[in-house]
Amino acid sequence: MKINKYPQKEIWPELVKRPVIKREQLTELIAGIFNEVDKNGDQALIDFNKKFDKAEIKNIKVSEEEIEISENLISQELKFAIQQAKENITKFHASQISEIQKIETTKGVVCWRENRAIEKVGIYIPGGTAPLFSTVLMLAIPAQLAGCKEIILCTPPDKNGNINPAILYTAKLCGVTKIFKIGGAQAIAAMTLGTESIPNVYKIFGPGNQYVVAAKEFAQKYNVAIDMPAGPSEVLVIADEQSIPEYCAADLLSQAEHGSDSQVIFISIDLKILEETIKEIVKQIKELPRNEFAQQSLKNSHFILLKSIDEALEFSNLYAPEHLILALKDFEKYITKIQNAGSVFLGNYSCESAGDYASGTNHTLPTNGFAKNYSGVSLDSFAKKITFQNLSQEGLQNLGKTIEIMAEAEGLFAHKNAVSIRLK
Ligand code: HSO
Ligand code: ZN
Repeated sequence: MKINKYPQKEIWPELVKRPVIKREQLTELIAGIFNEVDKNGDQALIDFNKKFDKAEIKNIKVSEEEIEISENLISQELKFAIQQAKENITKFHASQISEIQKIETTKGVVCWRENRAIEKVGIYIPGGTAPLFSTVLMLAIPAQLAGCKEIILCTPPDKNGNINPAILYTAKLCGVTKIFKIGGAQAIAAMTLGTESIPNVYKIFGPGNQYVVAAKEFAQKYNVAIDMPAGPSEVLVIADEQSIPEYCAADLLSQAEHGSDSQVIFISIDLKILEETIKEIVKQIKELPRNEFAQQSLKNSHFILLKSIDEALEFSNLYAPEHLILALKDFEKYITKIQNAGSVFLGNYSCESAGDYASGTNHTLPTNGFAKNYSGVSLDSFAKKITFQNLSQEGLQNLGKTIEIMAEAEGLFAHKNAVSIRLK
């Protein structure tokens, strides 16, 4: 962990680049998987489970019984925690429901928008080293609030054909309608194309490995929407002389433990805080069960000394982090200067973990610089908006001339006539 002292602005573009991940050329492989699922449906999924997850399963669909049992397999304490997180996430996302506003743009011309839920959505939850049941909360809660009728979930089974009970419990609690034991690109193919047991969906959400990411990209060829382009998780922390190194180190490590490709950036305007934070990282990392991931991801990371918080924010806006932590007492005055970030954590007590799990905000956020042009998942991600208009006779009289003149100027006389015929 090297400190980069007062880097010249000319090299900032180099510093904000994400580590290049060597992605294999996967298109052919993914196309093959889609083809297989298209041809053989459930049987293809059964075969893929055997091949990739070493699981022999007859029924892809999780049974009611398995879901019921999951409740007994997790502690009461965890159930309460999930319940509190659910309440907060529900409160925050319910606050995003907006009222219909009818606007009379010209006398007699009324326009408005109404939300309609995306009828069928699919949630992908990765298996692997961490069972992200918190992501079930983040995706199923807004889906249910938005009114999605079909909310299906795919996740890979373990070798014995089981799914982590916390994932099952959370899915049931949040109104997931069907759960399937299937992972990887084949799960995305199944949700895109549909099989005997898995319905096809209109939009697919959720994180995943490079195969899942490539498959989500591929799914778009079939007119299936996806939540957002994916990349490894990131955090950028900004500190000053009053920041607390122990806290800063803990936050940086909480992001670094996600995976070896995670990226953490620490910017301080105080050298002592910078040095102490690095010392703290060295100390705290030893205690972490996932320290190998954290060690690896720290290699992609930057520790930067800059002159002022304004400069730090300029850097941050260029980087556009998924998570931005202002570990500052007087964060208030900097809020309006934040231009590009997925989600922002203000003050010494606002750790990223709060947003990852339970404060209420969504943790599905834009990475890889996409915070410049994408928002995180919200209620809106599960709905689309339809515009409506109603013109009275008086309304058309008031606006007709304008439409006729514009249509004529574009050479579109049928358009003009649609007005003239009504006004004559
Ligand atoms: N920080 C992750 C979300 C997460 N953390 C899930 C813990 N569980 C992506 O933003
Ligand atoms: Zn996290």
